[in-house]
Amino acid sequence: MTLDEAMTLVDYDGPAYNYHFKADEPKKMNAFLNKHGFAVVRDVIDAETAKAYRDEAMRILGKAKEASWHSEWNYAELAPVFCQILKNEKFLAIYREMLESDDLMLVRASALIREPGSRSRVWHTDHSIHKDNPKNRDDILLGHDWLRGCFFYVDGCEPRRGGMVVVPGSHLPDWPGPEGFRLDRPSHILYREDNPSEPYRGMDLPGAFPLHARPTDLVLFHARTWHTNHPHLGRGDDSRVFVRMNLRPAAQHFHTPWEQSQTVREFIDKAPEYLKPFVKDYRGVPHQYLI
Ligand SMILES: O=C(O)CCC(=O)C(=O)O
Ligand SMILES: [Fe+2]
Repeated sequence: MTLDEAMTLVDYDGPAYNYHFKADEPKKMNAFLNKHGFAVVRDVIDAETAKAYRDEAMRILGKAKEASWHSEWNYAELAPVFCQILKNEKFLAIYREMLESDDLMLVRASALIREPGSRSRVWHTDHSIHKDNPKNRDDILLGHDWLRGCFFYVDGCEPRRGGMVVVPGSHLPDWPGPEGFRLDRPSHILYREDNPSEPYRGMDLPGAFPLHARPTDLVLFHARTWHTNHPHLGRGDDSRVFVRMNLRPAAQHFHTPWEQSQTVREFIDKAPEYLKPFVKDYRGVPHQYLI
């Protein structure tokens, strides 16, 4: 699909959801999230903080190559400004409610920068089903029901600039997938039945719902919610930045078979007081860890 074709597909006229919540209604938000698989919380950070997160991501990653995107998964160690989200009481109240735990532990933080002209990703879930028989790093880190997608789109999330699109209800265990498509749960990607060799990335997946959020909002989705992002149809210097943080209930331990790196050990040892409880069991995110 070309970007021009994509442009004709992003206008959406589907069911209306009132999916924007205030930060002081985490219970209401979480009930919606559990029912529909996604939610947006308004103004969890202020505009100045959104800009600080953006500037820090640009400083660390820089622009991606023309019409492409790049990301950094060891972002917590590199981004002290973003780590300060763990001082934000609104953010913490939301996470405590979602994970039903007062004691939270860092799993990973990441930043992603997408340039105008970059195409959408393939439809996928971030959750892996290989938790008991992991094959790689993401199976180990992400194959858990507590996983929540948790993003600040610090340039805003909107369909024409690479915004997130989800399928409401697709997190439910008996979701069959849209007619004419085959879900490949082991790889957590999906295919059109008449094109079994190419993972699907079209915006016209039946049920697809584009999310709108402001730079100060928090975009949330469930572990098994099927999602992708739109092609970035902006122009010129319009780099789109997002940062994310995944936390787990601290009591839910799991084995990570890799050595903790020197950088991760130093990050934990030198963590300021407020951060220590959230990172004491942080294991880092090794590049390309295969089992
Ligand atoms: O690029 C996006 O907006 C979505 C990224 C995503 O789905 C992921 O990193 O798992
Ligand atoms: Fe994803």
